[in-house]
Amino acid sequence: MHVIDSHTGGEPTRVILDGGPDLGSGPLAERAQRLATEYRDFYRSVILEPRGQVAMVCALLVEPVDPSCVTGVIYFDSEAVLGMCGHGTIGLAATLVHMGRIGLGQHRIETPVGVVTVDVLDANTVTVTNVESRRCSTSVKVEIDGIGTVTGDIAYGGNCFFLVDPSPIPVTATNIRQLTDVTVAVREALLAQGYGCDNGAPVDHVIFYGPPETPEGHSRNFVLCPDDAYDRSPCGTGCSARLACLAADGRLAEGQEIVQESVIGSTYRLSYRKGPNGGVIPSITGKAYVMAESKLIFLPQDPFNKGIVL
Ligand code: PYC
Repeated sequence: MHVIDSHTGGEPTRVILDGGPDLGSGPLAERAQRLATEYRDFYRSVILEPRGQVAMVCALLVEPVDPSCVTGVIYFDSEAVLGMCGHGTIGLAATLVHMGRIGLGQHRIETPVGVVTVDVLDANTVTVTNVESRRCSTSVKVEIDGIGTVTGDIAYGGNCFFLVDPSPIPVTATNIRQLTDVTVAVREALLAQGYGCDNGAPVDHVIFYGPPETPEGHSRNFVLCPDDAYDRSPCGTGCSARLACLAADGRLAEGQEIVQESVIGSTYRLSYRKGPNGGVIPSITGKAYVMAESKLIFLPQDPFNKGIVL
């Protein structure tokens, strides 16, 4: 299996170029569902340690249904197959540039939640225009032991997010362990009460917001992903959900640009235009760097051939 690894604002992406399972030729949402239900061992073996690493997202390249797209892609982390992935799409575009498969300019990429576009500005800088994003619920409250009431909005940005602003804990790198524990507790409380997006997807990511640490920043975020790792980047789909909430609250005008900081200080530039269905069409600009090109080997006699599963 031939893979290329990159990172976007510190968040790793592994693009799988060949050697994946045959998922058929139907709509990408159907193929993603097949990957999730029938090939869990496969996808975990590529991403879990010792072959993969914590926080990694894989991008499995598949034939697109729409021939105007340069590729189809299905993203997954070690816990879940994702609808979309913003940092992964920036990493995928930088990888396709590295391979000579695309050049500067605009390209279409098909994902399970729809077609997104990438504008390749240079070998590392990419703007992703995501699917229409929207706020689904406001001021949802959950009780968390030791913290009290946590209030947030639920919004869709290609995945389903719970966004808490302001965070009950300072959003700093020194608090990553506590932020992880509390956001996991928040997600479990939301799931126990059946909260999700209006398309039926359960909340699978939680974001806490704090003040920026740079003069150009709008806010700093901490993003919990489905595998309980935190996103090192500001999270492209999370930023899409955030833009939908800021627009709905009248806190950000169409076309106005802001800078979103991640908990480790990497940044995306964000803006939106109004969508046809009352939501927003987000633009996310970030940088990705290719780090490795490898052939993965799966020896049958290797006791951790399927990854470390605890
Ligand atoms: O950038 O959308 C994103 C993302 C989702 C999970 C990890 N990163």
